[in-house]
Amino acid sequence: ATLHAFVMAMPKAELHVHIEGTMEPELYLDIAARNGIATPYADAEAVRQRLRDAHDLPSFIGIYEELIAAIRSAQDFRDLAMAFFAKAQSQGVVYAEVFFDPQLHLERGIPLAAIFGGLARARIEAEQTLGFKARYIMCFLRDRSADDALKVLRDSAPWRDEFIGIGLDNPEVDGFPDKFAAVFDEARGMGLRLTTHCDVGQPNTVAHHWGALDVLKVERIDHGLNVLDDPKLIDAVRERRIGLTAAPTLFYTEIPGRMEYRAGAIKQLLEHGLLVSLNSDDPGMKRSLYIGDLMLRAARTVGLSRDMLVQLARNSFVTAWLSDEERDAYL
Ligand code: ES4
Ligand code: ZN
Repeated sequence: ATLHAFVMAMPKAELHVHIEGTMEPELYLDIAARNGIATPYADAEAVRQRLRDAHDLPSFIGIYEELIAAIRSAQDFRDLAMAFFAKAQSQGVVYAEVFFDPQLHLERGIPLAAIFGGLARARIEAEQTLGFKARYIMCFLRDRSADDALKVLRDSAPWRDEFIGIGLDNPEVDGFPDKFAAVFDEARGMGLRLTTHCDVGQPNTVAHHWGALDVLKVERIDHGLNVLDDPKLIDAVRERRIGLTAAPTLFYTEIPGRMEYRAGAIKQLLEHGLLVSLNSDDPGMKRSLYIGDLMLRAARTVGLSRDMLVQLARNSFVTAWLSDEERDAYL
């Protein structure tokens, strides 16, 4: 088979994708129009032009929050998630664990009932109509307070069965990860699974990885490419069987060498025998590349063998929050 056919046909799990960041410009315009929200963009191409202003995490987050502000109703959340599930399935993804950021919406006056209501409908519909299975991960914004995260976690008790774990995203700030120790302790006590972003190239990134492991006691790290910067971290991540949900995504305005760096780091993590997987992160707002596309790009950029691509897909199921029976059925 061609590499393209091989990659697309291989069953894969997505473990690192922000539902808000899957919103394609066309869907953004549709949602804004039906909600009566005026946008400065004449068409999808104009939205893509705006996304070309993103060149690092803070600049990306600014535009992301601007576009997300169009999302209001349960129907919007349902449509957003269904569009992602269909797109992921078209590239051979069979299972997804999907981040959602309630604080982004609560701060705009959108109630938890609309968020959970829409997401739950999409999850059930995807299973019934597509045969696609998904679970949700509640993600907190690291630059907001731990108290706010705790409040959102507690307020979500009525929907406890609609999410399997918690995570942290947004740019890293001083105090992370210790700042969130109490939130993670409480979530662990509720039987929730634990992960956190350790984004590429953030300040004190090695210390952040150690804090994620030893203070937050996470089972996975989202991105985690800087594990390579500390040999002791490489050993700890291997011994503790920590999943690294890497994402070699491309901004609309490509930073020279960024794909090479990320794909190269993923290859090295595989060579160290770590449980790294390959994920799409924010595909709707970064070049519309989903897992199959990204595997092909990464493979062509740094020469990942077919065995390595199989290992990435295998790792995605090994580190997914599946029951043993579910995992056996996928592997
Ligand atoms: C994100 Cl890539 C990334 N990192 C941190 N926070 C995020 N939110 C959406 N995408
Ligand atoms: Zn992310």
